[in-house]
Amino acid sequence: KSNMARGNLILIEGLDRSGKTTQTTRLVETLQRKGKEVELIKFPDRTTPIGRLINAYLVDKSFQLSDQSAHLLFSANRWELAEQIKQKLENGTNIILDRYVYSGIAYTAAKGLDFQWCKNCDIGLPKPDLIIFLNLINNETRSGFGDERYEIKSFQEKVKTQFELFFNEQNWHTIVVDHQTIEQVEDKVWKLVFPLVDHETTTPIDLFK
Ligand code: NYM
Repeated sequence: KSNMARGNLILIEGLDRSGKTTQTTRLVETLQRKGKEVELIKFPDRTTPIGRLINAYLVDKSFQLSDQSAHLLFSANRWELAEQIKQKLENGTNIILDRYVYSGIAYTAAKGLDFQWCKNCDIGLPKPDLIIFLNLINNETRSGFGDERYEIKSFQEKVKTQFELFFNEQNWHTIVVDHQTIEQVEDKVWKLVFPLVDHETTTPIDLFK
């Protein structure tokens, strides 16, 4: 079974309102059109019991939670789905992730918590075969900005600084999305995804370290 083809784990990361949801949705549609097995998983997954707590924390700025507790909830939300993700990959399904461990680390480290502490609880989660970071140089002008906790320009700048610490990470690719159409970004995403899904992936699923 170990040398059977498995699905690819593909992550799209980025700051708030950078177009992740649009791009992950389009990527899933493209892969389906090509006849590939594919599923979209968005983090936080707000539908689980832990996810509902996270949602309350994000939409209600008076919801009290220590930064450490909030961080651990986001990580627990990923661990809730880890086994299911592995199983699906092994069964040949490609999984597209909308945010993952890098968001977890960047948002909490931006609050001033220790970077390594932020990483620790995610160690051992399945590691993406491809990470695409949608970089936004100017994020306050995008529509919808400002509704939820964290959607403040000064904080987003700090988050970006933390994300930049991953720019040399293996499998990491950055796409600058400012002044680009959805189609132009979609095309760049596809150029990164295509080589991966075009051949059979037989290497074991890597783990986040
Ligand atoms: N977020 C997301 C975190 O702070 N930690 C995490 O681990 C994850 C996955 O949740 N502002 C933050 C980033 C976003 C917010 O995400 C909600 P989205 O993609 O806007 O639903």
